[in-house]
Amino acid sequence: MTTEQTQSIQVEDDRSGLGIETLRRAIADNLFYLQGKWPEIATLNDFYMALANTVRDRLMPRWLNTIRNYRRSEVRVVAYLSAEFLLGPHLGIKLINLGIEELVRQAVADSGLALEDLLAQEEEPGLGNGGLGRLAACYMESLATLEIPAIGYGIRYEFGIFDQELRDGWQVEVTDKWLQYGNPWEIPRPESAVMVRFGGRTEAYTDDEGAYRVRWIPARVVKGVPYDTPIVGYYVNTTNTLRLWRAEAAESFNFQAFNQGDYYGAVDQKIYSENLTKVLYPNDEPLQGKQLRLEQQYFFVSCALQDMIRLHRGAGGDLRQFHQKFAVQLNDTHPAVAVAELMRLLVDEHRLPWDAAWEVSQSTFGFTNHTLLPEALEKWPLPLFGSLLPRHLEIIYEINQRFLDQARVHFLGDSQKLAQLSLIDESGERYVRMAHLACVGSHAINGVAELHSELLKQTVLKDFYQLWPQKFQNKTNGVTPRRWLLLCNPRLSQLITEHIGTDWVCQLEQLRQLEAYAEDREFQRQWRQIKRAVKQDLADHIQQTLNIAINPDSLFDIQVKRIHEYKRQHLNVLHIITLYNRIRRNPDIDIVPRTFIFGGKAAPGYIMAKLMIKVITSVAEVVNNDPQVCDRIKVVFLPDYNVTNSQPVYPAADLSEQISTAGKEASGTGNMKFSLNGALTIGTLDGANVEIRQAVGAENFFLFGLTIEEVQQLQESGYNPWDYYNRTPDLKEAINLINSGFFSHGNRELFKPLVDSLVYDDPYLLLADYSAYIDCQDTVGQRFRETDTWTRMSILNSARMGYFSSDRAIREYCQDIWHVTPISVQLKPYVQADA
Ligand code: RUG
Repeated sequence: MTTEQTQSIQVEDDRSGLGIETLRRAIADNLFYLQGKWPEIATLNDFYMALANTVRDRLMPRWLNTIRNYRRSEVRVVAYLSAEFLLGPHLGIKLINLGIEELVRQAVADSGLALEDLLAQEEEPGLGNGGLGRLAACYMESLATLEIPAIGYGIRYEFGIFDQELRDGWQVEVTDKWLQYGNPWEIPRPESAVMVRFGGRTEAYTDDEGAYRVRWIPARVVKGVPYDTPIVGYYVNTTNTLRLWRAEAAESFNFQAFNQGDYYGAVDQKIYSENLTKVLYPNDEPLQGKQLRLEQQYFFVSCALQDMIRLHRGAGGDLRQFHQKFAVQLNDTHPAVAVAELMRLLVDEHRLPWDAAWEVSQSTFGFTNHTLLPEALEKWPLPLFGSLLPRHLEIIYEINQRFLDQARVHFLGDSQKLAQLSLIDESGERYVRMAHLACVGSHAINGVAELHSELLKQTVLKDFYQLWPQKFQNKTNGVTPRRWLLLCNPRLSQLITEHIGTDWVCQLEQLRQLEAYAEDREFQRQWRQIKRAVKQDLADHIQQTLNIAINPDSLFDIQVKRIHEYKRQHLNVLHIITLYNRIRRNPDIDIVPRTFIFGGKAAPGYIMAKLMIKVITSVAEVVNNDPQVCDRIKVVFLPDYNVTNSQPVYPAADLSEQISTAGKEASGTGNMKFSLNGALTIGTLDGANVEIRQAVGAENFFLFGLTIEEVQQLQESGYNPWDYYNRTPDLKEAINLINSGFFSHGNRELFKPLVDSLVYDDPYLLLADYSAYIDCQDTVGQRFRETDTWTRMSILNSARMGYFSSDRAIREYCQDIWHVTPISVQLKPYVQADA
């Protein structure tokens, strides 16, 4: 045996071995050598770290072979650019995807520990606000599972989305310190750092060949250091990379300043630079005009593109073929400055002619839009943009001029159209319109649900659609069944597998086979038993953490998502108060016992959303403590809603609240997770609800509310909420009860802004939808009593959700936008890595 072979076998044994004893020893070794602890003084977190490192070792051969594969072959790689990746905890899903959960559970048990206790130690990387970041995470997981060469690029925020605490029923934001005990899932790669410039000015010059060129003389330079995280596919070798960038000072300590006694000056540069990636902006719909946010966006986009160019050239690639190596997806407008940055890199730094560079850029980028809300379409004040990115502004002017020349021909000089299309908004104060830049610079533009994609064509991107109808597509969102069924609902997953086998995990359409069991009494009984058990678990958790006793046989009516006026959590509250009033009026009334569960964060500066949380918690306080209610209604606000905390919630729902005003929610993905786990939906015809209803069948969905057309008509004809208030006694009574100070210890001022907004303005039409919502909820209550019918509807919901897998969505992106194909990764022992 040669030394090399001996080494290889040893490594296999210690670091890759999957025997229970090997795993147990590896955990003990990692505890000793990496955590520096004896078991008797180790904390649970030490054991978690030791286990995480044990698992990381076991995925390393897959990861490194995947990287090697992409480097060597002529494969097209998807680069998913996103300012947010809301990954959720790693350990659980990695155990599942590697297929080693049971082995590890046993090894951990042999060490005297419970796997669940260790899983609970993990601080999730909350590097996103909500749906947009979570979608990016589902897509990364599906890309790996489908063996698609892909890399995610984003920002390694030191502080992710804040932790939410409730004090006196108000949201209080607490800094998220996800990195405080270290992060076993990332590897820093300082050797691949890049420099990113900001500010300064530009200067024209003539190059050696006599060509006119522009150089950018920046005011500041920041170093971007990549941190790589492995994203493991399900039962495949493919393990893709999520590369997140951290900002550091180019020169972290200014000795000159220090020697002159200016200690603070010396560390200034370090502080300025590190601030860039310090914290995630906690708004899930963008906030205009924050310089640091634009700096963050440019920072990670520049890092990513420089990295791709380095990889491409490193493999001997020609930049004119850059688009053949990388398909870059812009996840919303946050990375849209990439269009100008790629042009700058190609034209200024690599001296490609403009037209060739433009061809490459347009062929490279695809753009996904995630919102119709006009206030959420990012635009940057021109002076701010120009002072931070002077060269990019010039490039954008140039792109704009050429683009408008093209549009002028198409629209026969219609100057209003041209002003609407322009990359620069000149209707008042001047702005750079990021969505327009993304549209012009991409070969494909997509919305995230059918309705949303249609509305994009009719409203915010109408003029672009007229110009380039062929660029527009729909890609309805999806969620990964590995996390959102297999991991979060093991009992239901097992029941499903016992009846239809395991194929559903990667072919979610297979769930349709469950339709055959929808009427089967025994299957229904088991289905109900599982729902009851997961409801009991959630009830226990709520009892332990919030000291609220809830009845697991009550109807669990759940609304978990960011708190927003357009998502209308306060409509749900009006229903609760209406039920409460019915009981007060008639204490013996026979209503279905319900537990209303809410969860979600409000953007810290969004006063109305914070007041919505306060109204929920205030109603909860009164209702939960009213003996007359006799456990028929309970209201719970789950604090700190995040991926970890959400995982036990979806499986426990009977009813999923998807009640946004029609036309406001682009898609939603929580709606998919609930339905997949057998909850029935009460919802409007908004976002992906429309397609979910089509898929599960109208008879298995509780529909209410105005359609988009009706919303538009009502608003055009002069909507007056006051009329609805006056003509609907139950509504009036509910609103008056809030107004009277009943839920606020007599304080009539507290909820006045909320009530005034509803009765005088009501931009989201709660009052117009109130009666339909209450009637529909009454139907829900009746149907819940028909246990078999409800169970059948629940089974059919899960059975028909196959379409909403992120695997399906990613296949569509691959086929219609990225034009990439899977390649399987072969494992080779590391000793041959450079052979
Ligand atoms: O609000 C949308 C959701 O409807 C959608 O499901 C999700 C993923 O596509 O994206 C959300 N979103 C949109 N988050 N931020 C934005 C605008 O930047």
